[in-house]
Amino acid sequence: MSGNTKTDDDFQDTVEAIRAGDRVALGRAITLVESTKPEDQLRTQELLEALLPHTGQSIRIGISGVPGAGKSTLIDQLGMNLIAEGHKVAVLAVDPTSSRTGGSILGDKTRMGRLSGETSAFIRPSPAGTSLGGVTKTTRETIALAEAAGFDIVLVETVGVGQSETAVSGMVDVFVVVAIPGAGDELQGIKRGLLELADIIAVNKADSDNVERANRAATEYKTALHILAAGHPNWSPSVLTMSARDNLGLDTLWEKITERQNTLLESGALMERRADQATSWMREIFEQRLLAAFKGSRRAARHVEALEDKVRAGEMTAGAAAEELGRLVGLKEPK
Ligand SMILES: Nc1nc2c(ncn2[C@@H]2O[C@H](COP(=O)(O)OP(=O)(O)O)[C@@H](O)[C@H]2O)c(=O)[nH]1
Ligand SMILES: [Mg+2]
Repeated sequence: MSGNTKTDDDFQDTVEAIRAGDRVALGRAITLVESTKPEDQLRTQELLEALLPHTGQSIRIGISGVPGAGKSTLIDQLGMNLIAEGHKVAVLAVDPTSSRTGGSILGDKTRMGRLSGETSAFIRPSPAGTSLGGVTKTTRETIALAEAAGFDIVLVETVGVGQSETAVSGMVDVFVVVAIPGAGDELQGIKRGLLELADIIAVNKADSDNVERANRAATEYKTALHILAAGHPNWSPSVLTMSARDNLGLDTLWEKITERQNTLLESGALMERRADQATSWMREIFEQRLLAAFKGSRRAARHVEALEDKVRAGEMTAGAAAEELGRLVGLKEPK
């Protein structure tokens, strides 16, 4: 078109390159999404809006578990299996510990060594040094970008030790917890909170002389889940054993994943779940904006200080001071 400026053309080129599955363009777009510069954020929103009609076509799978459980090994092997069937696989790693250790991103790259060399795969570690909120914000948008680029399977690896798994379970369709057989108390190391998020528990490292213990662990997980699931009519997670290293049981895992996705799809629950996820995400962004605007306001800061002094001195209760602050910055009385 003739009236277009250079920037418009660039923008259109970017959109088309991503749509065509260009991995360099995809990588650049993700870098843009991860940028905290206001002008980049504006561009990010434009880009996401342009790509929105082309998102949503993937199976979104969360993979969680304690460090060393074998998540990366699983993703590498499962990814290779799926690529062999003609799928395109995107892997996003949300590892809140990676910014501290620094080396673990490199470790993951080598652990997913085969997959990272495949043109049908795209592996993106979470940006180092960002807060949990930051990581999950960009992860959600990165999922959308990967879908627009034609990846029909999105795997999100997250370490099951903090809050990141809750955030990740809020952006995927199916949540898999990778467990390992332990000595004695099998459930040790996996928090109840993590179990409650699980659609599938995959007991890994069921190989060599570990098979017995893996089976025992699976039985214990089944028992624990049976108790946990009582009173949750729509939640019946499955438990299986596998060996990511030896590629054993991964076909069953994939079956369970697609089964779960199909059940959700057919009942209409998938669209509802995604719609809920999108709207709560909107609220979250808005709350962040609101908070940022509030924190950036000098007027508010003065009020906060003055009221804090009163609370500290025991002249005002915390509740009354918070109410007062709300009034001072122009919030309406709660009804
Ligand atoms: N025996 C055995 N070892 C495994 C298996 N899967 C992973 N491992 C090993 O467990 C260690 C941690 O694996 P990794 O994939 O990095 O775990 P992550 O921290 O959960 O991503 C590595 O030394 C792997 O080689 C498995 O199925 N069987
Ligand atoms: Mg890993």
